[in-house]
Amino acid sequence: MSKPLILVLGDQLSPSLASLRDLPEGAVVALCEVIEEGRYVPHHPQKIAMMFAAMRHFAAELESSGVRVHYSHLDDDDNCQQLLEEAERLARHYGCDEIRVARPGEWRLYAAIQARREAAQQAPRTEEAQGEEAPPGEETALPWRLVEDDRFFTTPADFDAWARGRKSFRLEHFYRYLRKRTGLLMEDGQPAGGQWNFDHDNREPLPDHLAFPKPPTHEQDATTQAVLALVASRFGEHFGSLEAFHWPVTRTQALAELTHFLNACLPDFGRYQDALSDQSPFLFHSRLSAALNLGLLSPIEVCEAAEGEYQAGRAPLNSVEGFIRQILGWREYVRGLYWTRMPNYKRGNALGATRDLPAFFWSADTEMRCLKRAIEMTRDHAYAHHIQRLMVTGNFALLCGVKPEALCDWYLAVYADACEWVELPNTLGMVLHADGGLMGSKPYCASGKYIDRMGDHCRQCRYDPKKVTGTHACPFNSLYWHFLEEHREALGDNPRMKLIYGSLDRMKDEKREALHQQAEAFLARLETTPAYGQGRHLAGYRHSDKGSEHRDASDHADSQDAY
Ligand code: FAD
Ligand code: DLZ
Ligand code: SF4
Repeated sequence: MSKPLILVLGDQLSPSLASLRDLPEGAVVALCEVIEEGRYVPHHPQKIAMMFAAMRHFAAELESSGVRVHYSHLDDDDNCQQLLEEAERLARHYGCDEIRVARPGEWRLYAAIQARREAAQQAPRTEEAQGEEAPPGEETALPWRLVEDDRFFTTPADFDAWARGRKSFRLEHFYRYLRKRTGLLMEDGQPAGGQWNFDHDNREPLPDHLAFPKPPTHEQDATTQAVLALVASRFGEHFGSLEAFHWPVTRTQALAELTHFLNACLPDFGRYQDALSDQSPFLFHSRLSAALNLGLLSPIEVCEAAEGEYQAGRAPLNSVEGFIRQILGWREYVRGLYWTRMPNYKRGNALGATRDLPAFFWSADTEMRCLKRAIEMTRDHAYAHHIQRLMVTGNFALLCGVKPEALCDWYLAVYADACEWVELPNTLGMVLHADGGLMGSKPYCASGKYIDRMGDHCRQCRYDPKKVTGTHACPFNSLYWHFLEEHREALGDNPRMKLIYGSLDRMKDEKREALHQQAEAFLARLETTPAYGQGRHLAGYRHSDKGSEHRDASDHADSQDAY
């Protein structure tokens, strides 16, 4: 009879987890806080605190249901501070004969586990060796067993089967396939409301004086308070503040967030899904991604709850369909892409981007108001909504040619919901078009006109979204045309970009040259930051000269052209 050690990772906090099913007598469940996981990118302190607090609460719940649990605290003297090594140490300590783990959320860990499995297969443990204590450094390899994580609508094998033989893997096709397979928002085999997609109803800009729902707060018990103090002392130098910590760290708290979303946000979720607000970080968004990714909520229960609101007449179809598409569609789709394309996916850089990360991504020290607010909200809440990630920080990085590894590390570090299986395809594929168009048929590039239309940042900005050259011109405008010029070879023949390249071609030479000069001058002044590990990601880092990105802006005459 085997005696396994079950390693439960920080984002596997679901009692129904495949590796926790049918536990044999004597099995030990281990959860391990380790420095290595907290530092491989400089995670936002709120993200680390949320994970540790949720892990501690989950371990206590397992224990109270009779499971034998070992919890490695970060400050335990014997904690070896590396996840897989710590699991092996514990397995030896408890005399376990194998380590079981559900598929992790990052290729890095998956590959390390596979390497250990292979090592164990090459050096099988004999009956005698299992009983003896080997001298330190000479232990025989312990067998690792990986089980599929089935807390999703699909497995990577399902995605692979769907994708096989297809020329393109667009989200819309996968989403429709999953709608049919699950029956979500289906009526007599047809999509509810006669349409698969209500996107055109979901692009309303922000009206003036709109009131936003106030998010729930959660009691911070002694466990959570201890974690907040620990994280402040051990990771306090990372970018991000702990002050406004509000994340749910138990299933009960996560369910309270879900109820709040269904009652107060879902009815307006659809129409303001793409809106930008200078004041509100959350608008009508659910803020459920972190709880979903930790495993406190399941995607199925969340989608069914939203569908129930439509069926009960409490939420309109455009909102409910828009919300379900994000979870049933995008979330599953990016996960399938990730697991079926890695590790090569991460090497993609189809547009040949080479720039380091702009320094103000770590300081919010910029006069570009939309970027400043997105980064400030990120710092204060470990959160920014999708349009801020895609069309503000992401769009800026795309237009400036920031290299994928620099941008991916930033997104992986700064958001409470960040895990590579979901972060990487969104950053590398959706934002940077670095996968050569596998995920999106065209890049999501936009000028200041888009940001102006969708919200109220521009009214509070020193730049003017209607100007394209001159000291007051919104930098997004010249960068946009510069980007199109730079990538004509890769994008010029794209049918979805024909119209915009037509406008570029019709532009007078002097104007094109003025735009080019404006963008080049901006890029020459843009301060960047070295890769993580060289210290400049730390809170309090400020680049040398506030507002320097416009310091010697060209004095071309302002143009009133808007794009
Ligand atoms: P809502 O707007 O309320 O949406 C509902 C749910 O749909 C989310 O909770 C999330 O689970 C899911 N969802 C929405 N959009 C996406 C998407 N594009 N891909 C996958 N799931 C989606 N999401 C993460 O969970 N982790 C990440 O690390 C992450 N990194 C991102 C990086 C970039 C550059 C971009 C553009 C997007 C990223 N996203 C990521 C997707 C999305 O921005 C977040 O899921 C969303 O903003 C979370 O806020 P919310 O829960 O209020 O979402
Ligand atoms: C993100 C994170 C952090 C900060 N710390 C831990 C930890 O101490 N222990 C742990 O099990 N997981 C942690 N994680 C999450 C992992 O880095 C990793 O992203 C997931 O476990 C992949 O499924
Ligand atoms: Fe952003 Fe340009 Fe608007 Fe300023 S003017 S908020 S930089 S889009």
